[in-house]
Amino acid sequence: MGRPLIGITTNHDDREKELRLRRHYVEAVIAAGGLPVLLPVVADHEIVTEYLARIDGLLLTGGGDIDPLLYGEDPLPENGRLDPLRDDFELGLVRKAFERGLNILGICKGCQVLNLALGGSLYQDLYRQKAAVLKHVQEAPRWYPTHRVRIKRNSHLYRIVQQEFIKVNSIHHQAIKEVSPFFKVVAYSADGVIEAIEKKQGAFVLGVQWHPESLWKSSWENYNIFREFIKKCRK
Ligand SMILES: [Mn+2]
Repeated sequence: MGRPLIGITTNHDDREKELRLRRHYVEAVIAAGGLPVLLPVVADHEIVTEYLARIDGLLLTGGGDIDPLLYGEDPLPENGRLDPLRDDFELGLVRKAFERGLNILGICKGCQVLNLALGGSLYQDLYRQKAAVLKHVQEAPRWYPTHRVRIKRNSHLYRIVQQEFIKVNSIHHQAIKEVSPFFKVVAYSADGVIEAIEKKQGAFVLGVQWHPESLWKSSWENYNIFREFIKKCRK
């Protein structure tokens, strides 16, 4: 049987009219047995539907901030660069993928998009809005894990990584605030920040706040996240 086709979302620079993606995502999908295809940010929702009919799994990648008006808040000064086209594309993509029962892995912003698309909300800025938070915007290389997360035992993620604590990299100033009713929290950092969510029932839908695509070469736990995702997409 051939490799499952994995649609990977792309970054979009509206000023330069450019689509971009860090190569790590593509390399991780190939190493785990998938066939990557990049999904360009497009305004046409029918294109979204056609992509979903063809791919076997969806990988939501990292990026900038999401427009807080989409969860009913005006922007705080710390809110970063927005990309309205990408927000619209990805929220539509996730809602349709959910309806189709597609397997999804959401990374960093992708984890937040999963939560927001299905009724959750976000912290616009952890440092302003949540007391006594750890350093979540690390000043170490991306391949180097800087904080720990605690994983709940009764979860897919625990079965994947097979331990209660793992070390992760951290490159986010936003995080999930209220969790979507379709998801449960499966990992926290020591300050109580939500670091992973998964769908309560049905398809494999996992969101992680860290960047396993930059850790998989040196950490079998993070490699296993991709392996398990691709395995589920094969069925
Ligand atoms: Mn973190």
